[in-house]
Amino acid sequence: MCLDDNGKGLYSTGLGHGDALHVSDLDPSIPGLEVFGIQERFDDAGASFRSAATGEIYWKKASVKAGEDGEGPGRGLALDIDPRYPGFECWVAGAGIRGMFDCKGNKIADRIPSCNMGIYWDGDVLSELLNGTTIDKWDYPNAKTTRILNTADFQCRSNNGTKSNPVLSADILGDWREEVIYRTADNKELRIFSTPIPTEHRFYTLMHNPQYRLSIAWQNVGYNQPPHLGFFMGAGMSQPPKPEIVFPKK
Ligand SMILES: [Ca+2]
Ligand SMILES: [Ca+2]
Ligand SMILES: [Ca+2]
Ligand SMILES: [Ca+2]
Repeated sequence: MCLDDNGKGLYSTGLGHGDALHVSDLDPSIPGLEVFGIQERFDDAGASFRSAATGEIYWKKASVKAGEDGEGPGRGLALDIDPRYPGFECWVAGAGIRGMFDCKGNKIADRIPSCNMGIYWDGDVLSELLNGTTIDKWDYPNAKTTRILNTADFQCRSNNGTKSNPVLSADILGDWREEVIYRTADNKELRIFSTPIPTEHRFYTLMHNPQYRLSIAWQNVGYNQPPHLGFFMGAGMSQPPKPEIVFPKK
C-alpha cells in the first residue's frame, strides 16, 4: 500500500506479500515516479512496474504458474545500467522470471548481474553494482560484469548474512558519486571508500534531494536496499532541478 504524506491511504495494489521495491523516475517517458517491485506469491505478479502516484500497473511478470508451489522471486532490482534502453533496467533473481527487462517490460537479457544494491561510483551517470564487498560495472554488450573494487582486499566484510550489505552507501563526502562504508573483519574499524575516478558531470550533491536523503535514513533502519533519487539520473538525463533548500533560522 501507499500512504499519503498526511498518513491517509492512497492505494493498495492488492498484489499480496511484497519484498524489495525500488522507487524513482524509472521511466522518464512517463511523468512522475514509478515503482518496480517483486511479490512473494505464487501467481501472476512475481514482478510489477507501476505508477507510484496511483498504483496503476503498467506491466507485470508471472513467477510460477497458478497452482504451482513456490515462493516467488527472492530479489528484484532497478538501476540504469544499459544506455541502449531508455530509463532503468529491471531484473529479478529466481523463480521462473529470471532475466533483465527494459522499463517497458521487454526482456533484453537472459543473464543478470548481482541483484542487491547500486552505487554511482565511476565517472558516468549510469549505476554500478554493489554486492557484498564488491563494486562491478555491467558490460552490457557482453552481458557480464567487470570488477572495479573488492573491499575484501582492504580487510572489509559485508553485513546481514545472505543480504550482504555494506554498513552504508550514500553520497556523504566530496562530489555526487557515492561513498560506501564497511566494517573490518575484526569489527574494530569502519572504513569509508570514495571513488578515485574523475567525472565530467557536475551536480548538486545527492543529499540535496529529499527522497534520496530519506533513503539514507531507511537504509539504516529497515531492509537495506539502494537509495534512489526523486528525479531521473541515468543516460540521456536532463540537468536535475536546482534543490529548494531552506535552512531553519536560529
Ligand atoms: Ca516516470
Ligand atoms: Ca537504461
Ligand atoms: Ca556510473
Ligand atoms: Ca560523494
